Amino acid sequence: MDRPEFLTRLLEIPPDRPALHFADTDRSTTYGELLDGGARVAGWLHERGVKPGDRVGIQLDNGLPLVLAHLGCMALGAVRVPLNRHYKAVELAPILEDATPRLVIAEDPSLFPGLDVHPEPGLGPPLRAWPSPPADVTAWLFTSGTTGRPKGAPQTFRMWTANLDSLAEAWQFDSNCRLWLMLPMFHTHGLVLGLHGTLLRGASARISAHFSPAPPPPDVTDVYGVPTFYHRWIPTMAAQPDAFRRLRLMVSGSDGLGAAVSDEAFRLTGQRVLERYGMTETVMICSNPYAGERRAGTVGLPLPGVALRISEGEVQVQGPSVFDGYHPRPDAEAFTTDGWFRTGDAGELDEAGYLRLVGRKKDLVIVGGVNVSPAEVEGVIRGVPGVADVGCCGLPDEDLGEVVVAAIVPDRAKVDGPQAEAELLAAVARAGLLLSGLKRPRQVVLVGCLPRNALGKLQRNRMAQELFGQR
Ligand code: MCA
Repeated sequence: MDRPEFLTRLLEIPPDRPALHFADTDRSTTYGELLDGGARVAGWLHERGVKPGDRVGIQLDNGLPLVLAHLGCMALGAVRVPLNRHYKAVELAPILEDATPRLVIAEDPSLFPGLDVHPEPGLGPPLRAWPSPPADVTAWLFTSGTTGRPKGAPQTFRMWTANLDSLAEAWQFDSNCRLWLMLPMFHTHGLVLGLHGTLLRGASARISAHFSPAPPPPDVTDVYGVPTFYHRWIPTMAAQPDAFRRLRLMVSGSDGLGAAVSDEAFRLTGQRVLERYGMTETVMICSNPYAGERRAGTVGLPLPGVALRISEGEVQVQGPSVFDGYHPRPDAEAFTTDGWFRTGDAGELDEAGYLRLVGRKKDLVIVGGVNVSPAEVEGVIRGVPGVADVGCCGLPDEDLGEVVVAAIVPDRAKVDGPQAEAELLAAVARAGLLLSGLKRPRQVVLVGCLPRNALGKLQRNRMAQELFGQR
C-alpha cells in the first residue's frame, strides 16, 4: 500500500530540526531523534509479535515514551488506541473488548487483565517501514457514546492530513511556530491538533503532562487549551499580561469559552482567544480566522474542505476529514440517509456564515473539556444496592464549564430512615470512585421520582431545573 502523505512529509523533515521539548523531564529532541526512536520501538513491537494492523493500547501521560509509542506504531503500521490516563477498570473494559489490543503500553497492568502490558515502549533493532496500515486506519479513538458505551472512531492519516492542512491555513501555523501543549495526548485535541499538527508542519512544541496556570514561557508562540485553562489563566494574565501579549495565537476548543472569560482575556492581553469547533468523528469543523474577524460567541467559519449544513437545527457535516463510521459497533443514526454526519449539536449560522452553537441534541456533559456520558455514570450508580432509579445531568460550573450531578430514587423497601439514607449516599460515593474523577457526581440528592416523558425517557433539562434549581 502507498505510504500516506502524512508519513512522507514527516520523513522529509530535516533530521536536525528541533522537534519536541518535554518540560517535565527537561528533554529536547530533534526530528531525527524522534524518527530513529520510533523505528526502534517498531522493532521492539515486531519482536513482541505485533503486526501491521494490530491494535496497540497506549495509556501514558504526555512525555517522550508516549510520543515514541505512537511513532513506533506508525513506523510498523500498527493501529494506536490511545487510552485515557485517568480511566479505571470499568471504563477501560468496553474499550478493550472492542479494540482487542495485541499489546498495551501502560503503567498499571492490573487495569489490563490477560493482556501483554509493558510500562513503557522498549527499543529494538530499527524497523523503518513507515507503511500505510492495513485498511489505512492509523488510530482508534474512543468517544463517550451517549448510550454510555464508548464508541470506536477509526482515524485515517487522510482525515488528519486534510484537516491539519486546513487548520494550518486558517491559523497560519508553520514550521516557525512553537506550541505549548499541556492537553493530554489521548483526546483529539492534544493528539491530533497538538502532536500530529506540530509534526506535520515540522514545527516544534513544548510539552507538559498537566496544565499549569504559569505564564507562557518566552520560547512558545502558540497555545491550545480548553476553556478551563483560560479561566484559570485570568489571574496570571492580570499579573503578567506581557507574557501573553507576545503570543502569536491562543486557541480554545472542546467547549464554548464563554463571553466573560473571552472578554476578560481580550481586555488583559489585547488578543481575542480564537475559538474553533470539532469532534473526534470529524476532526475540526469550524474555526475563527487567524487574520480576519474573530467573532466572540461563535466557533467561526467552516474550514476549507468542510461542507456544513443546519438541518432541523442540527449541525451536519461532510468532507475528507469526516470518519467512515463507528467500529466495531456501527451506529445507524450517525449519518443521515443522504450521507451527512450528525454532530448532535444545535447551531445557527449568522449573516456572515459564522457558526454559533446554541445547544446539544445529544445527552452529554462537558467537564473541563472532557465529554462525559451521563448514561455511563448512571450505569455505575444503578448497580448500588438500594438504588431504585437514578438520573444524571450537568450543572454549570465556573471553572470546569459543567459538572455531573445525580438524583437517586431510593428503593424504600431497603432504605428507610436517615441512617439507611446516609449509608446509601456513602455507597454511591464509593461507586463513583470506580470512575475517573471528572465523571464523578459533585452533588447527589435523594428524590421521590425522576422527570421522565411518556416513553420513560429521562428529561435531563427538567432534572436540572426541578431537582437542582437550575434556571
Ligand atoms: C483529569 N481527570 C480526568 C481527566 N483529566 N478524568 C477523565 N478524563 C480526563 N481527561 C480526573 C483526574 O483523574 C482526577 O481524578 C480529577 O479528574 C481531577 O484531575 P486534575 O488533573 O487534578 O484536574 P485539574 O488539574 O483540575 O485539570 C482539569 C483540566 C484537565 C485542566 C480541565 O482535565 C484537562 O487538561 N482537560 C483537557 C481535556 C481535553 O483535552 N479535552 C479534549 C477532548 P481524582 O479526583 O480521582 O484524582 S475533546 C476533543 O478532543 C474535541 C475533538 C475537541 O474539539 O477538542
